[in-house]
Amino acid sequence: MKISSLQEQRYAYQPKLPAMLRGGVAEISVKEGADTQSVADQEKIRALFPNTYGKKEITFEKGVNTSENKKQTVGVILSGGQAPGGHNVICGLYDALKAQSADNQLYGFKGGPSGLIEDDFVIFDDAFINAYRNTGGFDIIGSGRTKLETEEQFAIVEKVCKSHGITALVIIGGDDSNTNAAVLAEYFAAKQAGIQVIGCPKTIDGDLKNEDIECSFGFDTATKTYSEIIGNIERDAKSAKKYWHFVKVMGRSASHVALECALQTQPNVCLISEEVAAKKMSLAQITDILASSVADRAAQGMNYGVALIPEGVVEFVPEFSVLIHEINELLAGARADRFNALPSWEEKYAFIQQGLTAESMAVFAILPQAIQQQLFLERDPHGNVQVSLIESEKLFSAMVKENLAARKAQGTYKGKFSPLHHFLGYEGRCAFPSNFDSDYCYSLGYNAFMLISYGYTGYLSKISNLSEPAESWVAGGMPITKMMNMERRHGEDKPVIKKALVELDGAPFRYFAERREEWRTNTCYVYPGAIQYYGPAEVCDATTVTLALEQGK
Ligand code: FBP
Repeated sequence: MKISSLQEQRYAYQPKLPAMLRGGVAEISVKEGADTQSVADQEKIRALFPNTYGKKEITFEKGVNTSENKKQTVGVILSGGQAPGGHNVICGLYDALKAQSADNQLYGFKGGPSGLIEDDFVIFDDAFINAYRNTGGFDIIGSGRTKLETEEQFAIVEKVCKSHGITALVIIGGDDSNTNAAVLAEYFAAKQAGIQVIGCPKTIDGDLKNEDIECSFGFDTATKTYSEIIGNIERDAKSAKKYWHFVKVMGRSASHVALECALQTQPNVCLISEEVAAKKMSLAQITDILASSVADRAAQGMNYGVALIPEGVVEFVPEFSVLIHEINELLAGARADRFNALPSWEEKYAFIQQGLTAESMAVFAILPQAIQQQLFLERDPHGNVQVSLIESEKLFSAMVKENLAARKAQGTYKGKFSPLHHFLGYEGRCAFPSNFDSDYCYSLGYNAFMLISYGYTGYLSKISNLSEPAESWVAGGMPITKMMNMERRHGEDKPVIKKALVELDGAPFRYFAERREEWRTNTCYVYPGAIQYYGPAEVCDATTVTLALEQGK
């Protein structure tokens, strides 16, 4: 018996390109727009990027291809966390490159930026590429978090590229990787090294977006995957009527993922880190919001509910970040060894009590013991607390439990509270890309090659008008320097791509804020179900609610 799997079916899926990229590379012409300038700190950024600053925005059109017809040898890397669609960026790049000439070559450097330094690569051919079309994951060449940022590294990259005759690099990454891509492009341009650099916007977190980049790839599939699971949990909660589910969702600092999942599933509560920061909310205030939802629903006989917690929320609680800062100081250098040598938790607790300010100790004291201990166990290689590893879903449910016990004692709450905990993160990062991400990523890769063949460097591959059908998408490129401003990083002023957090005056948050009271007290769950790959376009090709609201749909 022959088993026909979705994986096999997806190999054969032909991603949709924007209309202007559809006629084959020979029929793609370029239109240059206006000169650009950075979003802020123009003089400083111009001074740091004298060779790549201020270049023109560009758009592709149907027309005669006037690019130089030379052999192209291109290298590509995947950088940072996985995001659905990465394979298709490489497939699109490969197909465009081979469509121009069968002699062109694509090198894939393995394991992320370190592959470029270590000269660890594969040369793609049809058989290799075909096994990865429209699939999730980054396993085609692997990824990594090594940063390419020093002149020594750049010199090695130049040597490696020249040894293979590589004249262009495509860096598929988030805001940091694309910032570094811009610095690398400037380095090559200053040295007239003859190597172009093009970036592609990746991250499930959705925080690489601005007036040019409408969304990063992977956000669509990851949020659909999480929303399917959240919808299933909601249906279970509503069926069993006995559990409160605390669901933490990935997304690093920004709450775009949590907000999109809330827009798709209408849970009872969704915290938004950016709002927590803007309102300077304390842990006790957040706990009170959650506990009030539990109590209000219990008063209507509903001892169940679903609360979404964005991964980075505790970082945004002002008192909590002060506490983290003090803990980092407390355990700096040799003091960590003294602390670790203490035999019991009681002795460690006394050490902590002596070292923290009274304010931070008060915050520390209200945390459940498991979280207190986690703060001292999970340290990064520099000895800092890893905030992303804090199980905030358990932290809040434990604090809600205490809050409800106090309400019970006062006679204001009579319900039952049985919490369950979930963390949705890695299960969404390598899902089969949705049709949107398959199409978007393939287009980004195809378009990256067009930017290369027309000789651009220091550009981000740009596909826009994304809430319309793919045919109406617009392909082009934007200088990365246009997206930059100066920020203080590790005690130095650095040029960086501005990270996008949830805007509290933006349409997606406003839509949520107007409805959340109803979602909190009533049960308005929506069950999105699994991503659909085949069927009507309005079901299979639609992208996120966030993008639709941002684009006034
Ligand atoms: P990128 O910013 O590199 O795309 O990674 C996103 C992310 O998935 C975050 O949501 C998460 O906090 C982090 O990576 C987890 O990192 P790691 O893969 O190293 O565990």
